[in-house]
Amino acid sequence: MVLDAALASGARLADPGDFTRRAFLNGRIDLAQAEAVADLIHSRTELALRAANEQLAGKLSQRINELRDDLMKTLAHVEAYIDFPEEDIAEETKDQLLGRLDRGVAFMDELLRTANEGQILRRGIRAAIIGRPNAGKSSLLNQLLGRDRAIVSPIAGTTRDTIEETANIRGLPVVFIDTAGLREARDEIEIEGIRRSHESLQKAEFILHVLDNSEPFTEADEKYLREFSGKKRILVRNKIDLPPKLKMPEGVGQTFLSAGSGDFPVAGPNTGLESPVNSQAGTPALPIVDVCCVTGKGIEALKDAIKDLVWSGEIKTEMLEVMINSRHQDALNRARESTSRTIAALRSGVTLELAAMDLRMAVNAVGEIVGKTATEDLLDMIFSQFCIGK
Ligand SMILES: Nc1nc2c(ncn2[C@@H]2O[C@H](COP(=O)(O)OP(=O)(O)OP(=O)(O)O)[C@@H](O)[C@H]2O)c(=O)[nH]1
Ligand SMILES: [Mg+2]
Repeated sequence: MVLDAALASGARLADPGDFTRRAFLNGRIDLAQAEAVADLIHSRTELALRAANEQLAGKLSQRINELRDDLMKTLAHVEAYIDFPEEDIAEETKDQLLGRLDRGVAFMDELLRTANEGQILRRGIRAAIIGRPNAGKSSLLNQLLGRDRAIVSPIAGTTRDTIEETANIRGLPVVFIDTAGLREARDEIEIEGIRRSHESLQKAEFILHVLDNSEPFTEADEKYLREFSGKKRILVRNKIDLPPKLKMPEGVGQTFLSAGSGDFPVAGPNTGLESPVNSQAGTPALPIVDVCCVTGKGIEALKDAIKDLVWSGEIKTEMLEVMINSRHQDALNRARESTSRTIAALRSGVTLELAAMDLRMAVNAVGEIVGKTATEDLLDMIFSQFCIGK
């Protein structure tokens, strides 16, 4: 009733992100900080929360502003020479300007390298659990979630619908998708289940392929190996508590464990076992992790393997505070391109006007990140992702 009375007297309900938008429009926070409020609300792990907090505190903004100031200083310099066409830029000055621009590009590259991880922290990463019926896929899902989410039974074909759940794996939000074991369907429900499995496999960014260590290696296993060669994956050898019967085809295990070792009888060049992941010399080919999904043995090692697979490890911890999102990535890519053109123009000595124009574009693109240049549409887009009342 109070609310109704307030509305009747002319008040209006807040829109999503209304308050944050006001804070931005009144200059209390910049756009990157405003986005961090949404990240904070949506963060699903402590690591994501930390990254969002750093951005809210203005760590990314500070670095972006420094970058923009640097580019602007260079721009002012270049423009000064345009105004005095009779003077040539002294070699020394030119070197200084180029040096500053090179450092700018290097810094943009550094930020751009955080984009993938930033995306993972914000949105999570999707992992499909595949393997033939009864391999223990649902048991594995339950172990990774730490609770009994999916039905487990000795009957092959237990899981018919795909099940999606998010788990916190070493600070990374990972969406695990338990699938129906792909096999000859016996009824309509199963056909639909298998169709859905295929669909979620397309969307998955990496794959956990579960093998039953207590059963011999089958054609179905091999088919899985071949079919998903284009994706990052981990082989999970389950049921290690039972007497081992799984003999990986000669060379497969070896090759998976150490790249480029000897012959490859089963997996020829076209079997797809040479995925990009394992072609890097020195890195283990396909990681294999042994687990028992009844006792939970090996699950911690599997979590480590997952983290190694999705988190490149190239990111220095201090970069956690500047994890960029896809909007920042787009702006930085444009800024980088323009800056590179400026560098080329200065080097080749074409008219300074062109160099200045490109540099101005770079300054504007970098400014977009913190909202120095922002359109109504962009603001609507950003703040619509907020909850009402924030
Ligand atoms: N001994 C032993 N049994 C296991 C292990 N993991 C799973 N099982 C058993 O294997 C059977 C199949 O497990 P599920 O998790 O239902 O297998 P699934 O791959 O999801 O099977 P579908 O959904 O039918 O494709 C169940 O009886 C589990 O209790 C393990 O590590 N050791
Ligand atoms: Mg299952």
